[in-house]
Amino acid sequence: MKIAGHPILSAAALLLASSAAVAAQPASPVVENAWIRMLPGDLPAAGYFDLRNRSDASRKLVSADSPAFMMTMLHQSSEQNGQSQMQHVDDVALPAHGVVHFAPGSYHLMLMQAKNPLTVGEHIPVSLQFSDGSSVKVEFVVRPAGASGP
Ligand SMILES: [Cu+2]
Repeated sequence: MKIAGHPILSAAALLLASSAAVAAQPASPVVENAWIRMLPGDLPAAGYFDLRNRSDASRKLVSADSPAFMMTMLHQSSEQNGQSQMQHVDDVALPAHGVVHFAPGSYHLMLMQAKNPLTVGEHIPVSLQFSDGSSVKVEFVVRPAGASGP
């Protein structure tokens, strides 16, 4: 009896194999409290959120992009000699079961050259890419310049 060649049995075996593969993949990072601070004129907007890793595997956020902006960069603000400044970072480490806060004065997405003027309350799609090749799509809500949270 040739079980291996049986079309139904092989299909079932394939199905089992693929569902096992899905279950073995670590859960995707979760994004919470995603918002964009809109600034006047042509100034870039900043994207803030909490990034939660529910898995046993550490990851890195390596890039982000949004169809609403020409360019999106990972930035980190810091204080140097009482002056606030920011710099581009290549990636942001996300420890296993850790949370990283993208917040004013710290990490943020720098959203440059909006393709259309932003409106307060509008939702902007952003995709976050991770070091394992996975990505997460998130809707950011637009808030005015004076806002301190979503
Ligand atoms: Cu910045």
